[in-house]
Amino acid sequence: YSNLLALVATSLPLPREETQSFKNVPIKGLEPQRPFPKKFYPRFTRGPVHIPELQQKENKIGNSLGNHIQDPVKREVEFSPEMGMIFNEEDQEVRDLGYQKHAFNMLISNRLGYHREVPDTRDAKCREKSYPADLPSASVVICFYNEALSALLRTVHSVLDRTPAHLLHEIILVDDNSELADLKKDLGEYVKTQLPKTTKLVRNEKREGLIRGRMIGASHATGKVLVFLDSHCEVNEMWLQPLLTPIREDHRTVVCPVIDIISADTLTYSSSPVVRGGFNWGLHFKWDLVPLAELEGPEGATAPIKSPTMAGGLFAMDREYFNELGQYDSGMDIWGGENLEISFRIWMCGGRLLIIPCSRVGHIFRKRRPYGSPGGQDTMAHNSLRLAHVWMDEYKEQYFALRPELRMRNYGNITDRVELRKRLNCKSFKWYLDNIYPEMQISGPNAKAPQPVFINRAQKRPKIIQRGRLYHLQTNKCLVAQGHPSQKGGLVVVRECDYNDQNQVWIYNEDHELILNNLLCLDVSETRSSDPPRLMKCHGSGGSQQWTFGKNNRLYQVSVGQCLKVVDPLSHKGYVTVAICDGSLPQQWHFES
Ligand code: UD2
Ligand code: MN
Repeated sequence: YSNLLALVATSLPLPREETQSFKNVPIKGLEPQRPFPKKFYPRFTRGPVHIPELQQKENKIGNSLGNHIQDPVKREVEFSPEMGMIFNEEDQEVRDLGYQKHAFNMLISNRLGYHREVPDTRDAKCREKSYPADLPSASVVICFYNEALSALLRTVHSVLDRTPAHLLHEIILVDDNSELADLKKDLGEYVKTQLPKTTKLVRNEKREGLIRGRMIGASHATGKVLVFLDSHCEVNEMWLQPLLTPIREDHRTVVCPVIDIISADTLTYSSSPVVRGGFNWGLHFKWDLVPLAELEGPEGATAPIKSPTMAGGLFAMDREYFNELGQYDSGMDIWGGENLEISFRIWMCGGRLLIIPCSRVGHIFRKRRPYGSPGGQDTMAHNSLRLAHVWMDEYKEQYFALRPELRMRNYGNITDRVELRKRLNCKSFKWYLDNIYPEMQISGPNAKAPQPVFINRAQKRPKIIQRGRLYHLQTNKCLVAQGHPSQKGGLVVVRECDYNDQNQVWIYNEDHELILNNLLCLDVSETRSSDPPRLMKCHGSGGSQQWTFGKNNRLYQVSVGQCLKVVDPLSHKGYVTVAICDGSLPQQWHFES
């Protein structure tokens, strides 16, 4: 469903280009005991660091060699859209390898380092809330497979930096048999020498997948509450207390933070609206708007919201209750389905599931999953089949109606799970639909879904900053569509400027989009950065459609980290491309209003 998430992400207001400042303050008592080799150090030490400007020497903001351990030197990094600038082949390699292995911009992730400040995205009223002093302590379980080391360690440090020590019982890292060399070597070293003793690393002998991986993590945990996180998260201010409070009141309450968006292309952290979890009959998770009635209580926007399902990765649950409720289905492999299974189980067997608007955790949402399963199977279908047969009663027919090919497919032995359902005396799936998710449309004769009122957040239109022509200084030409400006996928070229031609008019807006003739956005391919820019439908999620005007009249493409350039200024063809920013004439542009 990462597509669905991406969809929601796209329909959200765009990460605004706030200039965020990121401080790197070493945690007390955690200063490095044994320094790592010099070459692993970030170049800067203190004070605001410039995002380097064009000289090779200044280039290494952080360590662009790849995922090497950095030293938590005190520093401040000024986050800017130009953080992903490519200076040399090495940078390019890190960036491309990152997209290939992790499906996000690893160059920026490495440059950010392990500590950064993130914008406080909570509703203002959350700041006035107070929480009980005697909250239970938490074991944070992070299961990972071939994660980018910088992203994993930023996850860990964000927890260490933003959790009161007395509430953090331990962090348990479960390495799901990763193959990446730095995870096998440097990580173990780092955990031993740089992190508190309460951070433990468990290694799976073989690849188990995230479901059994989390069960293994939980089996090592000794805190009162389990908190699960993905390995590419950053927790926000006061994230844990609002999660622990409802669990302290009722140990059968399971809670999720609001999952903020960390852009896979720019690593910008931005706020998500408060939505809740649903699903469709294909057994894919989806986000739903919250029925108005849920938000009308006295606590307003800060009140916990009942959610029919959870996204899966980020939640907190009493550890004993996790065990009582049957942990996870250990017959599920690698990825998918476990989130709906545990959601149905929680509601049907006497618990409840809440989203806590005052707890915020950022997560890198990527456009594709960068790993497969060991045998290449579709584990989502296998896992969904198991959950349908155990939990959905006659409603599993709805799934089979959409996936008839799965009707005869083997899904392994589910006896234990069926027994668990009996033992816990769980309610029927019909009860769940009627009471917890009445909005679910059921096709067929018994279709009578009530129509709840949803809050509808009007989509914010990004403000226009400038309207005019994109003038290329060296050739005296203007950037235009090669074909018709409304043609999706069309190339752009430089041609003679015509100041009466609407087809040469660009809009530059606060989201840093360049829109030609108010129609399509200038876009690049993140995965094939050598491809020329094209005109595409504006997707509103930054990255490939984000451009900035900078020093030396450059026009910088945020997600590929390069500058727009006329390929051959003497040729009448006027082709443009993106290339390493070098300040040369072919890369100089003027936005003329
Ligand atoms: C979402 C959930 C994820 C999980 C999944 C459904 C969020 C933010 N994320 O997908 O937690 O519930 O839906 O199954 O709600 N991993 C392993 N071993 C593997 C595969 C993955 O340890 O064999 C780790 C991985 O490194 C990551 C976590 O499991 O830390 C979740 O995987 P993901 O990030 O690829 O899943 P995501 O966010 O697309
Ligand atoms: Mn994830």
